[in-house]
Amino acid sequence: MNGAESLVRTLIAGDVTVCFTNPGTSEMHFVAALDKVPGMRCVLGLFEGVVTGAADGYYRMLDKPASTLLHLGPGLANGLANLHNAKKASSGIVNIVGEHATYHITHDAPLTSDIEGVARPMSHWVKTSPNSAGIAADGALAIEAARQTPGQIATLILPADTAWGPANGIAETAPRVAPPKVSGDAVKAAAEMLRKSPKATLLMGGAALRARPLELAGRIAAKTGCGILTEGANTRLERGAGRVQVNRIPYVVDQALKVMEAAGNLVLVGAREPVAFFAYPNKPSLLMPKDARSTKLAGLEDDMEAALEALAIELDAINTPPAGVAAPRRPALPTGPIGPAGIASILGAKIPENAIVVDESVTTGREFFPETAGAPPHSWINNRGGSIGYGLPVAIGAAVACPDRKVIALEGDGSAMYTIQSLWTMAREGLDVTVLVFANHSYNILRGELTNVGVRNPGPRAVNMLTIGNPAIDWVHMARSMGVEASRATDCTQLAKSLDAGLASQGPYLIEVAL
Ligand SMILES: Cc1ncc(C[n+]2csc(CCOP(=O)(O)OP(=O)(O)O)c2C)c(N)n1
Repeated sequence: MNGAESLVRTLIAGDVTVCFTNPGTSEMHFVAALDKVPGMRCVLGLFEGVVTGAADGYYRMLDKPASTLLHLGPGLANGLANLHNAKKASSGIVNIVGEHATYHITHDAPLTSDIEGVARPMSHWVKTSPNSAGIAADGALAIEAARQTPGQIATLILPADTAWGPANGIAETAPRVAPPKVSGDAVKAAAEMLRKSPKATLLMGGAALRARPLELAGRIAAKTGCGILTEGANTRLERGAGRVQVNRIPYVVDQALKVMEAAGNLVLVGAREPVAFFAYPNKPSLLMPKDARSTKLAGLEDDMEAALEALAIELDAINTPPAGVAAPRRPALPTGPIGPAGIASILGAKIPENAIVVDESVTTGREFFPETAGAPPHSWINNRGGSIGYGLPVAIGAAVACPDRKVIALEGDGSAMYTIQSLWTMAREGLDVTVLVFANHSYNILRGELTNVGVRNPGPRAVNMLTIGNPAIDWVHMARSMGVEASRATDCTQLAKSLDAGLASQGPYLIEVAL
């Protein structure tokens, strides 16, 4: 057995059974080993941002890491933006990055670079494995690092001679450690804040947004009258009819300040005191009112469900029927021209039970929540890191993780262009993803941001930098060129029909939503 094979076998033994790849020469032994060893699903992405984003989506759905295979420093660098997003989403990923043979590095060949230096800012754990006898053990360490609570980015650098040299066999990965329970003091402090504050809110994030913790929050809200909020962007929110409904803190600072004013004191459960996405002249960075306080019940590293259960018991709320449960509601189908409100109603009318919605709709989707709240239970995923181009790759990972669930990707046209190669992987793998591209031909959000930062009357050059309609992108042909069936919707009736077609098909389908 060579080093590469010992690594692949170690990954599978450690329950890392999917590898999103974009390999090169230095990874050829790893690629060859994939054929020798059964049990690893390999998914090729045609750009590394697709690969790393897919691993993010996979973790978000299954709470377990996938691996990636990337080609030296430049391959890793191409994948960094979506590793950044994955890191902010606390997704565990095992990156395997090829490197020149150890003795070749000194010659400064074209692809030589400081891979550890490239990896470090977007990784929690980085190691170059110096020899083939040790690579299996290092692989096990990488898996252990990735599946911490919360998940971590582990980057294992694999020199070619480490891959092709002789190995000793498989290394065992230590079992996952259960997250700790929070202290009684944290529970008491949270209970006291909820009892004594004139206004208080549970601000929830991470795995606290699963159905059961949300139900506990609903019981606490019913008992104490507190509110429930989430951060603006969530890793995975379980929502829909029968689940406790929560709102997100808005992106726009003035709106967010109003929401936080009404929220009062905060009990933090897997969330931080809220911070504005950007600084703007004469606007605060911190969104909490000056006189509001916060107390941390539980962090992402804790058993948040147990913490909420302890809090519900402390408040004698454990049997109180939860407040804010969403009633089933399918909005009436609108007709006429397409706009954000009509899209929201159509989504609310059509989201299938157990769907996974990956939301990169940017400005078009700001009002999607109220109209979709009563759709059958589904998961809603946001971009935690703000680096656009996350949505299509994350949809790939979610579809690979959950082949029995419908995935709906909501994409701004600007965002979709960053990682559009994703469509090819969706077609090749036959993934059940329906993509809606909101073709407004602009970086619409940035037009608003020009005003927000204080630019009055922007000139044609500035506006031109935010306009992407010339030439117009033909999304239907783009999709078909990569093997994805597609249609264009120019009014609400067509959009509803196209969405039916997309959801009825078992493979990928793209709808150009002409705005
Ligand atoms: C990697 C990266 N580059 C640039 C940006 C800046 N940016 C934020 S939103 C945006 C445009 C989004 O356009 P689109 O997806 O079409 O949505 P719209 O604003 O039109 O609703 C850009 C370029 C970013 N967030 N991330």
